[in-house]
Amino acid sequence: MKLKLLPLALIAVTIFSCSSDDDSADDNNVDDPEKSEEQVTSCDKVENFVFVEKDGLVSVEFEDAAFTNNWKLKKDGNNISGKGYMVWEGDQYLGKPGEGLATYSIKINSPGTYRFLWKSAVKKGNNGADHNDSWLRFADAKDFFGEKDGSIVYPQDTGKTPNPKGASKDGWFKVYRSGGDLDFKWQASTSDNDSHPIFVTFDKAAVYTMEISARSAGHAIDKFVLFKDSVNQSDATADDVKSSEITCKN
Ligand SMILES: [Ca+2]
Repeated sequence: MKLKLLPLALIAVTIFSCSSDDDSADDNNVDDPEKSEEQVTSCDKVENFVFVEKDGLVSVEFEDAAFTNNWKLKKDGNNISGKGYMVWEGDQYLGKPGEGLATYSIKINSPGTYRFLWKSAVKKGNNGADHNDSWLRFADAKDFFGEKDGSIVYPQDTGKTPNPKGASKDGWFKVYRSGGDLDFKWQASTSDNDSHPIFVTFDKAAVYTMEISARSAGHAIDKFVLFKDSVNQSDATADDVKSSEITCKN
């Protein structure tokens, strides 16, 4: 809602800036103290956001996308960033990717292979092995795969094999967190009981589309990162890492 007001605010600042040097009239941030921690953008519609890779790192607040109604924005808890996190509260789609779809445009300047991680939590029940996953796809990347100790798996229906154990369809991976804990943590794996970290290869500098869709009810996601092996995982996922610059689609 606030973002839609930005163009008017900019016009107002432009009109009045000639007659006054008093910045106190610009109170856009007064009711939103968290805003200073986020990337400021002139893009007025979240569906037009483009997240820009820099120095081998993309860092995005998961809530910075256009969501269908059963994805709920919440902000309880201390271990979250940005405006909060999104949690799926609709039906489960355990074998059907593409429902509750949200997309992210990502501008890659430095081609190569990036590791994918998200920070997610279980917000339903008391078992870390349930309500712990969502669907993920990079359909226009050169390659999208899980790799563990030299073992590689590709999503189903891409023509590439082997495929992961458990659910996968139409180029989508089921991406899960595991363990007995329920709170937010950085972990993203595919292939059931055979946890494969997830990677994406972008073979040229371009804007790519990342898609997520709903699988388990109660899976909550706060943030995601993509990073090259030149970036330490601890640096990519540090609490104080700055979100990627956001530009606007033309
Ligand atoms: Ca967030």
